[in-house]
Amino acid sequence: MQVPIYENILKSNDYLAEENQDLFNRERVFVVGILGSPGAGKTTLLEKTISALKNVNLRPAVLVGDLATSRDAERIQQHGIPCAQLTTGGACHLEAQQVNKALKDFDLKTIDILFIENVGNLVCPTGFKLGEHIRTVVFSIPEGDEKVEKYPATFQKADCIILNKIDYLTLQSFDVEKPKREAYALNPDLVWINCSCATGEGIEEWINYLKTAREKRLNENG
Ligand SMILES: Nc1nc2c(ncn2[C@@H]2O[C@H](COP(=O)(O)OP(=O)(O)O)[C@@H](O)[C@H]2O)c(=O)[nH]1
Ligand SMILES: [Mg+2]
Repeated sequence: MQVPIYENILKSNDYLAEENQDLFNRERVFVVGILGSPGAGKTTLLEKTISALKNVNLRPAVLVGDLATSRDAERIQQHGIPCAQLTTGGACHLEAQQVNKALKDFDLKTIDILFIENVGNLVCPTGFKLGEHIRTVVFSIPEGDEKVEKYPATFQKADCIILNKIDYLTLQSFDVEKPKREAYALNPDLVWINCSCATGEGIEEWINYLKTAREKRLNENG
């Protein structure tokens, strides 16, 4: 009995995600889903991204999903951009309906690029589309180099993988080529970026990737 119920939930979520994406396309807002384990550096990457986007005249906004607290949204709000916290009260992923509700507080005409930081884990968020145009998985050196192998579905559905905390390579043995090879075997079209939010390595490459992906999407939508 559980399987059909789960399928129905996914189907209705997919329908609402499509509605979200139609709205984003009409308003010309490029939307980036951010997934990854707790502590991988998702919010830190967003903070770095917000600062860097100012230099290329793109106006960001952020939705942050967490089980509890508004700590991440408070961090983002300090950067003076539109931001809302979605607390799931225990659920391990965001759903399209929550995103849709939160959008009502945003003036989409003033936003070029919206980031949605999902609840931190490498499992549940994968099955739930939110209406995002691309998905980025942030994973980091301290998590270990076997994560792509252990959580293939999440990495397979990523358009971009940020290997964060590359500065930790001096402290820990981690074979960068192993997860990279495994990720490209799952999805040959993905973009892989080595990054350190501590040193700034990879941030420029990430911003260029976002700019190009956004322009491509806007052109596709006419
Ligand atoms: N050394 C180092 N620490 C980082 C880096 N990125 C994030 N952190 C730290 O990792 C911790 C978790 O980061 P956070 O952004 O809250 O992770 P999130 O749970 O994925 O949103 C914080 O203490 C950050 O300062 C990095 O590239 N290098
Ligand atoms: Mg966070």
